[in-house]
Amino acid sequence: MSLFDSARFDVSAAAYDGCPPARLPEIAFAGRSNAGKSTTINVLTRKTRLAFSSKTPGRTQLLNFFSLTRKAPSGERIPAGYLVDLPGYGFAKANESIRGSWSELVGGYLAERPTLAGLVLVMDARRPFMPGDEWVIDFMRERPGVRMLWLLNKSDQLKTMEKRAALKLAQARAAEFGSSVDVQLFSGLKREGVEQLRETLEAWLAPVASELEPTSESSNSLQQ
Ligand SMILES: Nc1nc2c(ncn2[C@@H]2O[C@H](COP(=O)(O)OP(=O)(O)O)[C@@H](O)[C@H]2O)c(=O)[nH]1
Ligand SMILES: [Mg+2]
Repeated sequence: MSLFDSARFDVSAAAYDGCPPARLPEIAFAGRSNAGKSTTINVLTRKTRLAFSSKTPGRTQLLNFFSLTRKAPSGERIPAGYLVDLPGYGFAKANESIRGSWSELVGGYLAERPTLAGLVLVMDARRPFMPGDEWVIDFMRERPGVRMLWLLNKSDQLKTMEKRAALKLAQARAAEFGSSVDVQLFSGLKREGVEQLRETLEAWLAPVASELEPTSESSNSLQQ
């Protein structure tokens, strides 16, 4: 079982203080309602209904945590991190109070969470960089240590030339932002770009050497 296949629903938080203890690295998924966040998490984890994918956007204002485990040398599975499905933004019917609570919840999480390793910004490749997306991107300037992936989703809806243009535009924006941003085309529907997504996110969660239990060999080499 791979890292992302191990995903299990853990907990939902309606407020920042409802998040699980900040001990393990997290990858959060942000994006407009309907951009395809839940579908992306389902495809990544090979679960059909892990993150509920709904046709009525904007109902839930919760941070949903999915726990990941990896196999230790002993053979048992140990906690490795979380995927976090953030509430979407940009839905037309949202009133002021929903907007306010959204920015408090998501903004609070993005600004404060010490264990946030990376953020996947899921955008519809046909209309990327909408105002809410720009808000998130701008917000992340305050978190230079957090990796980002701009996922140009629903690429199945674009012709080859359009895909190329969308990718080029996003790459130019990413280069301007800095070296911590990756960009890729993706289709949850057609399962395109899934391996690339997995590789990027696995690298974000790869334990640094100091976190690994030293084997006799590596502890020897550390002492030298
Ligand atoms: N064409 C297309 N539709 C998609 C894709 N991913 C998701 N959708 C559809 O977009 C809608 C919203 O998806 P969902 O994952 O619930 O979005 P969320 O609100 O961001 O979590 C659903 O009707 C999905 O079937 C994709 O890659 N291509
Ligand atoms: Mg969703």
